[in-house]
Amino acid sequence: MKKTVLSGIQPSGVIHIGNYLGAISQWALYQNKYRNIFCVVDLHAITTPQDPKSLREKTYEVAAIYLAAGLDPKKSIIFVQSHVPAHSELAWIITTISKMGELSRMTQFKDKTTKLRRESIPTGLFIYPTLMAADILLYQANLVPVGEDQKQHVELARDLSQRFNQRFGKTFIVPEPLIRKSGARIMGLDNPEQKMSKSATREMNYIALTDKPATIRKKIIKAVTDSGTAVKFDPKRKGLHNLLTIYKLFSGQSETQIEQHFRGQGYGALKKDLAELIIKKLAPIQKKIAYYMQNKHLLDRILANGAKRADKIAQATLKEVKQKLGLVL
Ligand code: ATP
Ligand code: LTN
Repeated sequence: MKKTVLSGIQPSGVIHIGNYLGAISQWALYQNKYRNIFCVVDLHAITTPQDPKSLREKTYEVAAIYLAAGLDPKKSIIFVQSHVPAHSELAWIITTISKMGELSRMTQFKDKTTKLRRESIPTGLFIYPTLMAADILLYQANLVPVGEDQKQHVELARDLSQRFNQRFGKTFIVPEPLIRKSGARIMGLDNPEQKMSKSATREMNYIALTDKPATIRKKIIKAVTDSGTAVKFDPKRKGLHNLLTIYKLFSGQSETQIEQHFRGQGYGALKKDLAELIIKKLAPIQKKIAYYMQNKHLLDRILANGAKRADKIAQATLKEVKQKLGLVL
């Protein structure tokens, strides 16, 4: 039996090159090796307020990005989370075995709620990781390819699956995070101390997958670096290191090759070349995204078919879970 890979992205904010390099671009590579399941996690997106019209549009856009980045509906099950009701059902069940303490320790929860008074913290943000655990456990996923920031959530899903298995007998596979060595944490262009984020308020933070060439050039030229000159992979020079990492991932060249290429040249040359490289690499993806967004009936068809296939697998797991819990079927 092939191992199962599962991952998802929220249809909220701006999908950026961090999401692409850290997550989506990797998924396409696994397609021949594993059983692949990729969802657009709309129920996660609504844990923060969303405008209904843009939520609908973004849901299509994320699906279009999956396809444009090389996910093939013949090799991967691609669907929208809310189309498979078992996600909500299992999420509730998993919530009942989770604890306030472990959910309070999630760094994403802490980051997203530091500015809020306790009384006004949305409950959905708090139990967000139990829904994510349900996504993973429903399909008996072995591997969960994500960026570094999601590692803690996958580890919680591991704990919850083991807890359920201990109480009710072996039911779930215990999943593992799959995190690439380089590129799992692309940093913000305006602040290399923090990760590039789709909920960033400043546009200068990210390069969106749909950014136009002129915008890409402007953002890269303005990216924050130090006052040094030599182009070298040095993790201490965070801004430069981030630009070089992006260059490395898009070009496929080794660190030595890149350092040799820019020997005797300064940051300006790197920024100029990097902008052109990103523009070149994103162009075919952007063309496909635009095509699918203009042909939403194609997306509807692919997503409906994906949901049907996902639902079958999910229902089998949910049935077993309900039996083990003692729910009358
Ligand atoms: P937010 O910043 O609002 O939390 P996000 O940018 O993390 O959102 P998600 O939908 O939460 O976006 O993440 C989608 C996938 O992209 C996840 O696997 C996540 O780990 C990965 N990812 C997100 N940001 C980065 C980044 N800066 N570098 C590498 N991978 C990333
Ligand atoms: N929380 C994830 C998105 C997500 C996910 C998943 C990732 C929801 N369900 C299941 C992997 C597996 C994030 O990137 N913010």
